[in-house]
Amino acid sequence: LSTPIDKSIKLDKKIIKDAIVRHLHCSLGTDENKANNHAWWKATCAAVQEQVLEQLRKTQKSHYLNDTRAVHYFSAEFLMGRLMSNNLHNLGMFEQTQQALTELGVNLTDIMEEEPDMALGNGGLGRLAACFIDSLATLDLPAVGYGLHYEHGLFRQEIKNGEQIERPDSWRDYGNPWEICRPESIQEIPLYGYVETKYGDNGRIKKEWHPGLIVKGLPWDIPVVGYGGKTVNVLRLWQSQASDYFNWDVFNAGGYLDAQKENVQAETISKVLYPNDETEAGKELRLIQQYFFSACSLKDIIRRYKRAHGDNWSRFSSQVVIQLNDTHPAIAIPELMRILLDRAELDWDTAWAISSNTFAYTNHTLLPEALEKWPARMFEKILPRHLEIIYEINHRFMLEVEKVWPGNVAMKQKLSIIEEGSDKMVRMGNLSVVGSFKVNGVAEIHSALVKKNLFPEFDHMWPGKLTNVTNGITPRRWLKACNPKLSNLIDDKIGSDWPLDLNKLQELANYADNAKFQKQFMQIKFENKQALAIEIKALTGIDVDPKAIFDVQIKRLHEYKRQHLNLLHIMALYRRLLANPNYDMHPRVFIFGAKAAPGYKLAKDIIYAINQVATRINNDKRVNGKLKVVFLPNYRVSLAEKIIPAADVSEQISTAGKEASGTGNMKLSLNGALTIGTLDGANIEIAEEVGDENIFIFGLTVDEIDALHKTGYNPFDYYDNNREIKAILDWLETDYFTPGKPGALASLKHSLLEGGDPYKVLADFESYSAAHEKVDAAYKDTTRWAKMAILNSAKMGKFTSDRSIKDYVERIWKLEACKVDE
Ligand code: DL6
Repeated sequence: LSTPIDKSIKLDKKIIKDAIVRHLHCSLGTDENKANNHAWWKATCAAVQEQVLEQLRKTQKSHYLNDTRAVHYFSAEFLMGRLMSNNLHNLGMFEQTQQALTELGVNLTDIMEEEPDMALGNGGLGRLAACFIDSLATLDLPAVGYGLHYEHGLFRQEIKNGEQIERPDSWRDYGNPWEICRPESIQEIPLYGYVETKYGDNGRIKKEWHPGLIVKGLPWDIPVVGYGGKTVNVLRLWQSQASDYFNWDVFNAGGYLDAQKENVQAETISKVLYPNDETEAGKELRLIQQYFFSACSLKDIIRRYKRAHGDNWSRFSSQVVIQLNDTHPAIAIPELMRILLDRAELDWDTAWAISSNTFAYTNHTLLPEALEKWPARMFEKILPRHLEIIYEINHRFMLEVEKVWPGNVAMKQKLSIIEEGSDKMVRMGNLSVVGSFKVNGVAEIHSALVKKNLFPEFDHMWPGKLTNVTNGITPRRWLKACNPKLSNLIDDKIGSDWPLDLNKLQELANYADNAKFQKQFMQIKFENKQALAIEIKALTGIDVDPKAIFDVQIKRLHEYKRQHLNLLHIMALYRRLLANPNYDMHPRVFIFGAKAAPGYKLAKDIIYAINQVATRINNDKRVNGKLKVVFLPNYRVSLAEKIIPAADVSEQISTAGKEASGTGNMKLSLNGALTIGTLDGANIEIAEEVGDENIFIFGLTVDEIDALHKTGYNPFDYYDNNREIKAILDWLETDYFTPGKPGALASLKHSLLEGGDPYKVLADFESYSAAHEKVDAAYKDTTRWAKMAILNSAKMGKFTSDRSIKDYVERIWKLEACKVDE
């Protein structure tokens, strides 16, 4: 794949202005005098959408005429955020639209705040999917994103008295101007019921599934605009509906409530996003969600394939590749087999050859609790035919295992798709590996650990099947759009084609020692910090000084990400300041943004602890303005876009071996923040790029943690032998941070001591604290810091999601770009 040239459509601002006013009048029925910001936002979206839809039509025509091979990205999550700014930048219309609106007396930045985030995802996995579809369109690659049209995305987080409160997210309350409903492409999805075995004329056994319920899948299309505005692909999200909208017979017979029961049941499927990406929800509904969107998407793909190729299945896997984003859509494997066997009436071997050459699977975690397993009895009830097919896949796979390890029962037990026991389980990870032609991890170290620890036998059986594709982020959203001042400076220095070729940023390294450039770079950082300080004040009432170091940890709350290690260190600094008011440190603002899964008690306790400690420190005059702690509520994509450009320090402090990759680490570094981090996930590759002298690495390595496990880890060793650790943990048990409520923070201490400190927080505390001293010293040397910050931005070329997508194309998808004609 070559790097495309900048091909921005240049639209006249007069045309844009006229279109906005026309939509204000004709689509919204209002006028310039009456319109509020929301109406202006909608009218502007409609004007932009005109351009988008024109390109969408051309793209689809071009893909159809060229009969392209396409990738279908199946993901239960797409964390899209807001689309206005991104679409304007990608279409090359941002400045003109800004000017058009200014002439109309409207501020573009203000109206962009009207847009609710499309928060149809939890965290890294969902945001990765969003970056990937941006890159796919930018690289002119034929692609469709498939997922669920959740009525409620990830919950809105409020903080009340320090605690997380979850509120429903209603992103579509006033309509979503970007999406298009496509009733012409509705699909019908069977559920429940039983399987009948029949004998065909030729003596062959035929299986017929008699479903107990049919649910309708209604597609909504969100256009995905590539940078340059030529290719516009589609994100197709399925909404569930009852197959008969309203049961008139039951209603007329007086059963008013009963008449709607089926509707409610069917509509529940796409009602909510599961707010937990690290543990199995254990709910039938989640399996039904997974099946529902996978089955709708497969039918959609097959409909499109048949339009071009009729009933000839021989070209299916050369036209269609399906990427399974984690195991969530793995049920698509037996679903395709079902269609090929029971509907197309292909024999097993032909069907399996097609299916296993169609799917590829990305693993995003090694955490055992996040590896999905479903009870076989649940399958039997909801998807009885699929269970039969899974048993058959497993039976044939066990024969393969027998060939490699003859007579080895333990090996069969380990590799089997079915976990035997009192409650038989279907292992979705094993199903995904067996049913895919490629499996990838998301950073070098993660992929190595997938091979070494998670799936070593699969690697032995099928050498080359397991591979790596390191994650990436789209520089269009995560630098150009979110940090306009820095983008303009970069444009002035090295030209404006870096958003398409991020390696060009390397040229900035030539200016890393240039005093004038350093000053400009750091002045922009300062202005971004001023803007964030205003936001912090508005959101929390806390005053922060932009001259302080802005030290940021923004990500889902999880013990392995170790927000509590950060908190313990903050408490240590506080203690040191109380003991010695002249304690030498540059003023620091610690900024957190994190949502905890509603059922994850300790994660919620950590949020509470951060807020309580923050309140105490922020109101303590004795720290003399040297320490502030801010917890920003409702962390989401649009808030990240404000925090990241203003960050000085990026906290990437997971226990080594636990964070598969991370992508926030890349975004922060790209915007000139310096990482303090462990040798985990993509931190390792970031360190390789920026050089050890431009990153603060601390903590145990994966091998050292393994060794610690072997010798036996006892957190009390650290508690008993380190006075600072002991004092901090004991402090948590008092009512110092929770006046009148002693022990309110004790769960944290207990998890780190009696709980065994599963994520080695205490083991890493000392080296973390020492690394922070190095951060402090480096910041005090302003020239050195500026150089390091510039080099971080300059060296992030590798982490563009365009590179990730090129790797997928080369190593897995084998796709060709298809240019869209003018
Ligand atoms: O690959 C995207 C992202 C990684 O960057 C994170 O390191 C990883 O934690 C995250 N994984 C999940 C787990 N979900 N499941 N299952 O979100 O993926």
